Amino acid sequence: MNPTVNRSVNRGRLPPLLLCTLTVTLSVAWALVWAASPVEIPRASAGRMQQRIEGLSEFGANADGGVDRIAYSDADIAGREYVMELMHEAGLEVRVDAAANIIGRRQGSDNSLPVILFGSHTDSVPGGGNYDGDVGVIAAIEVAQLLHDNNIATRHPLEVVVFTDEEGGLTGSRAMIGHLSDDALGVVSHSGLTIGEGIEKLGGDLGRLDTARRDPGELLVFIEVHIEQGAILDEEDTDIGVVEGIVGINWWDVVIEGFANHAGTTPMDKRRDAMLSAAELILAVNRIVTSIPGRQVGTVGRIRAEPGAPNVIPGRVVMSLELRDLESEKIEKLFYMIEREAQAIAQRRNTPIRFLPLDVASEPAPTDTDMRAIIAESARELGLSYQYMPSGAGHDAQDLARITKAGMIFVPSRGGISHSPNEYTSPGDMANGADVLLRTILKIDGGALTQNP
Ligand code: HGY
Ligand code: MN
Ligand code: MN
Repeated sequence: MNPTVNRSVNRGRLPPLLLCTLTVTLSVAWALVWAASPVEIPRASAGRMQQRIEGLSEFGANADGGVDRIAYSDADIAGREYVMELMHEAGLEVRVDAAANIIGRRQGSDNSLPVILFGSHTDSVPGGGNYDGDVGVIAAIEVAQLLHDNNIATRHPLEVVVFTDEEGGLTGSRAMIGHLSDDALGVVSHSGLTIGEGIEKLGGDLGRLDTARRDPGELLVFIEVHIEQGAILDEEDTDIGVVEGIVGINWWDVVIEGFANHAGTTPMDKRRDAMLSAAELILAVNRIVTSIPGRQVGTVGRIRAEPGAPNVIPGRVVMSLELRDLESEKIEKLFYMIEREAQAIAQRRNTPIRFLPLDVASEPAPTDTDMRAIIAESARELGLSYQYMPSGAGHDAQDLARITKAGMIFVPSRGGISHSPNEYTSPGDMANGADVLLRTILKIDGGALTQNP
């Protein structure tokens, strides 16, 4: 069945009573017929979305064609301002919450009903691309724009959200679910500022952080459109991914203590070289993570040797460790194996090794089964192919899944490339994501969830 929406009716004041009864009757009858007459759901504009993606890509643009729009940087602030302008254009009432999340609200016809929340993020990793997070934000604004331009009312209030510092540990969504700890606020972000300093720089307010928290009863659902960041949809020529679950992610700083000494005069057998231990440990991480079956992944993505000179034996190395899987137990098991191997390396090379967990971990989360079915149905109605799939990337949706029904809509990433300037998603695919999002929202607004208020 082709889904339809009812037009909102902006009934003017009733004509003065003095007007003849016939006129009144005819007016009311016409209004009722118009209100009930189904109209086609409008379609996203691929051209407008592409233009807006390009507009956003100017903030933090780097020489490789991607962006360095890391959270809390000046480029991040400029990108957020651009997005707030787009939200205004789409008729949204814009505010920034105490965690610096940007929220654009559209009132419903019954504002006592819980909010339908949707959106993503605009911060990037260092050396990032133009689509990760951005597509979800532009798609969410596109939906608001379509509703605005076509004068379509929803029963539930709608809120478009741009989360703060997604790439540094789902910061804004953690605040929204009340899990942004003091420890997390002290973690140094990609920008060099602590997360707490960064939030204040963006206009948040640490003193009122608890006001950013949403009660489960306030929200009906959270929905996020995102690029897949893997190659499955692209390789299998599928339009839409219906996300079933999102991986958990844990980060550690690994500190390896050696002894800094003269690289020319210290014989090879008299060294405590922290870098050598790091090299062994990096190889061990890869070996251990691949030693058991499954889709788990482990990465050492950052390393710093101190004092950091060609002619000094490294006295200290600080490197990162990241582990991901759909099951927390698997992550724990891998970490235990890595830690045991690290202690063996530490002993052999006389270089103590410590693992310092960073308070930016995110829990694995399944998406809501109702939401999956509604997203799939929306794709079907649009004639789009779709498949169910897990997400190997982290998303704010996994935080929101802890307090509300969460769903995710993936669109293809060319070649599966992401966290790179070579990220690419076509305008048509972005519009497909927005179209599925709009239908999903309207179905939910119309009562498609089981136990829908
Ligand atoms: O790192 C991630 O998985 C995500 O892109 N933040
Ligand atoms: Mn990312
Ligand atoms: Mn992302």
